[in-house]
Amino acid sequence: MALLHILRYPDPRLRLISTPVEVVDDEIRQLLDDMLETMYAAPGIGLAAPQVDVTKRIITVDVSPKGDAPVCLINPEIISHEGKEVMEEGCLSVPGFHENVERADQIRVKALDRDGKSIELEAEGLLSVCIQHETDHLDGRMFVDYLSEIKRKRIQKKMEKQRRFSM
Ligand code: GNR
Ligand code: NI
Repeated sequence: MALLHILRYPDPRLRLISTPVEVVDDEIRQLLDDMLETMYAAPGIGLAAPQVDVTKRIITVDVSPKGDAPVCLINPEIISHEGKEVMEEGCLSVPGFHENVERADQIRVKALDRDGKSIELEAEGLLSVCIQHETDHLDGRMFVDYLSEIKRKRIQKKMEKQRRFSM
């Protein structure tokens, strides 16, 4: 097990498009375990591989109150969505900032599980929002992209300032 370093906005590596996983092997399962450990330690309710500088289409999520219901999805694809919902979102790569984002309310997701088996799941509410937030990361998209340019620029400036003071 290992804690991984989480990249911070506006690191350009967060804008890369992640590559599908071809084979779910022990190396991928090790990465999943490290991502879960990193997510729980943060603490966060989701994590996408590109946030830990691995450009592979892998996400971990746990929206349970006790943090005892980990979900690992490989090559996740949202195959249908319905309804709209606004929720206040945060991101481990944009610490300290929380803003309302509108997303689909219900989604259907196709993915591989940690054994490489094809699965489908339905999600709504927080789990749905979290999976959409994580799959966005796989395409280099972040929640700040849904905000007005003025809000996004303000967050970017503050993040750059934080970074200068921590170097
Ligand atoms: O920990 C997180 N909380 C959260 C809250 C509302 C909507 C989405 C999220 S995901 C975030 C962790 C993260 O940055 N995942 O990429
Ligand atoms: Ni995030």
